[in-house]
Amino acid sequence: TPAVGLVEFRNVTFGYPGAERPVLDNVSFTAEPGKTTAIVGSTGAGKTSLINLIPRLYDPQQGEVLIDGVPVSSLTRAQVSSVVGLVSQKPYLFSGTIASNLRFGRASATDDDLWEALRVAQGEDFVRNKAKGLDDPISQGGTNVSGGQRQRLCIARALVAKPRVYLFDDSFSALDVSTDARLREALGEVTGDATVIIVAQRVSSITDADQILVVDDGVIVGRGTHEELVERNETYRQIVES
Ligand code: M5T
Ligand code: MG
Repeated sequence: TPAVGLVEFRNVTFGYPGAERPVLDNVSFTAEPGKTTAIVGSTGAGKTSLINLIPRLYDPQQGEVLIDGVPVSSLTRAQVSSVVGLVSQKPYLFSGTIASNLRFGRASATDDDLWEALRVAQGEDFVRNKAKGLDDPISQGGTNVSGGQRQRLCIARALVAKPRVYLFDDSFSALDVSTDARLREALGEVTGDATVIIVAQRVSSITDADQILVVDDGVIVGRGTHEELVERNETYRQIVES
C-alpha cells in the first residue's frame, strides 16, 4: 500500500556526536497528510536539526520518528527518501544540466513534468530565458545561478519526485515577498493530500499554516494556529514582531 505520509515525533531527544548538550529535548508532535505544519524559532533553535531527523540524516538518541506508524530507524535512507522530499536550507545543485538536476529524484519524469514543477516553483521564466532551456548547463554547486534560482530549482526537484512528505527548510527566504506568496499558493494546489512541513524565517510565509510549532532552544514552547499563538504565546509574538 502506498504511504500516507503521517509524520510523528515521539519524545525525540537529539544531540550532535561529541556535543555536550542535546539540540532537541523531548520533542513530540504530529504532522498530518493534507496539512501544512510550520516550524518557527530563532536562529540556532534547532529547526534544521529537527527536520533533518525525518530523512535520517541523523538518528535521535532517545525517542522515535515515525512515518505512518513505522519508525524511520527501521527503514534505509533510500526507503525514507522514496517517501520524503527534503529541500535543505543550503540547496545543492550538481554539475550537469537543469533537467538532470530536476530529474535527480525521478529519472522517468518527462519534460512536461519538469516544466510543471518549474511553474509551481516560480522558476519557469528564468529557465525559459536560458539559451538552452532545460538543457542549460549547471556547474558543480550551482554557482552559475543565483541563490534564489538555486532555491527554486531545488524546490522544483522536490516537486518532480512527488513525495508523500515535503520538507522545506527555509526554502523561500531568498524570494521576494510576492514570489514567495505566488509559490506557496501554487504549492498548495499541487501538494494536495501530501504532508507539508515548512521551516520559515519569515512568519508572513506561514500565517495560514494548519499548525505552527514554536521551537526555542530545542524545545517546542508553543503550538497552534497563527491567531492562537499571537494571542497566547510570548515567544511567537516576539518572532512576529522581530
Ligand atoms: C541548532 C548546532 C548549531 C546550533 C544547534 C545543522 C547543525 C547544527 N548544529 C551542529 O552542531 N551541527 C550541525 O550540523 O545545533 O542548529 P540548527 O538546527 O541548525 O538551528 P536552526 O535551523 O533553528 O537555525 P537557523 O539559523 O537555520 O534559523 O547550536 O550550532
Ligand atoms: Mg536552520
